[in-house]
Amino acid sequence: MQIEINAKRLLAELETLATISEAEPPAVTRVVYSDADRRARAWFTSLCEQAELSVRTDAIGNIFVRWTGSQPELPAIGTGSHIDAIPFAGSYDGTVGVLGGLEAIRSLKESGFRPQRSIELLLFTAEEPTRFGIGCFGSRLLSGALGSSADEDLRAGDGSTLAELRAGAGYTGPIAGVLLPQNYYAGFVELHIEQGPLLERERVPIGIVTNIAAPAGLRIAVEGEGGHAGAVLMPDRKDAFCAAAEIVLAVERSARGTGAIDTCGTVGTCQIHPGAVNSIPSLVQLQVDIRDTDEQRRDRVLREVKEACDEVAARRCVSVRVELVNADAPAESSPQLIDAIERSADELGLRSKKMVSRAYHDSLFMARIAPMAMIFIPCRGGVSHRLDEYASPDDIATGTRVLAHTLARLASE
Ligand code: HGY
Ligand code: MN
Ligand code: MN
Repeated sequence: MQIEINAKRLLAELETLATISEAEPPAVTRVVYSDADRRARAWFTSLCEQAELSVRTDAIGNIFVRWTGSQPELPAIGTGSHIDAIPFAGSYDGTVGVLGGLEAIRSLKESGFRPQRSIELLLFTAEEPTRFGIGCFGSRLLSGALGSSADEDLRAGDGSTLAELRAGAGYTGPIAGVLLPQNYYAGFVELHIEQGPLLERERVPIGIVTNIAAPAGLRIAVEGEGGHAGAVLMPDRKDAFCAAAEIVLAVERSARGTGAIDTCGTVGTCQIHPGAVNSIPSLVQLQVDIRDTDEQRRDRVLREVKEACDEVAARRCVSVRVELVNADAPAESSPQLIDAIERSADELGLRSKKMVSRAYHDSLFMARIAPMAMIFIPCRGGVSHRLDEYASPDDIATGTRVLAHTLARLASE
């Protein structure tokens, strides 16, 4: 059975979704619980209702779109991804997995295929860390990696809690109800752009993810003494930004220093107070992203960064507070699901490549409650989290076809 997907419909929907944003096109900004996020969710839900699929939303906004199978009592086959986007991002990160998943289900339905196991598409409420400084809070709560205390513990930059922000977006149910039972899914497969250069470079249309790297996040606050840029002489200064600059370089040095190409260290945000050109920075807040396929190596970098903070604090007579936001284990894909994806690619005559995902995804947490695997498609130059992120119509259609075949295979077992 060869499933044809309606590529024209899918690509038009990806283009429409890209316009629901708080940034000037071609950039996309769509932060969880923002107006753009809420408009995008409403639009997506209407698409699913038009496809006569049953839609439910949980207490934090995860959206479940179910195609009930002939044996609805069996654990379902899940697929899905996210539509939230970091500021000034591109149009394909996450959205290919959500709209591609919807297209795979519609195409299977339209082909006359009938699943035994229900097939369920999940729109995770937020994969990006933008709002609360931690990624994947939707799938963390679904999988139990975060508990109900997140309602008060997770705070946005303005101090708002998850409870306040989700209620403001209309999600008021008990957060405890978000946790999914074990065996809710018999398997979970996510379609996503590679966010790296390998598939394009090797001209392979399908990547099969074998494991997802282990992410960690730090918040570092450096507090010195401010003062007048002209009146406080250099020997008398406790400049928080100069101290922070040394810490930023320590992150880079430590990540490079493991000697492994899989270790990455990034300081992605830096807030300076008071932020006036003629005032010595008194407080600097950094957010640090450290990840590696090897959890021990990643933890070594975390330790080295902490040691560097302590050394800089002592030498520069500033205070440095280091808060561990998250330090997650890596995830292994299910060999059975890897095989199912590989067989789907083979039957479509497509070359595929097994590979690591250095980006994290909601699948990192879904792996805690179900067998998991991911399908990657190439993205131009490996670029992502930039407005020039791009995946070709052919690659998007190919990935969606492989997903449709894989879902059909898994839902018939
Ligand atoms: O940062 C990541 O790996 C993901 O794209 N949010
Ligand atoms: Mn992303
Ligand atoms: Mn993503």
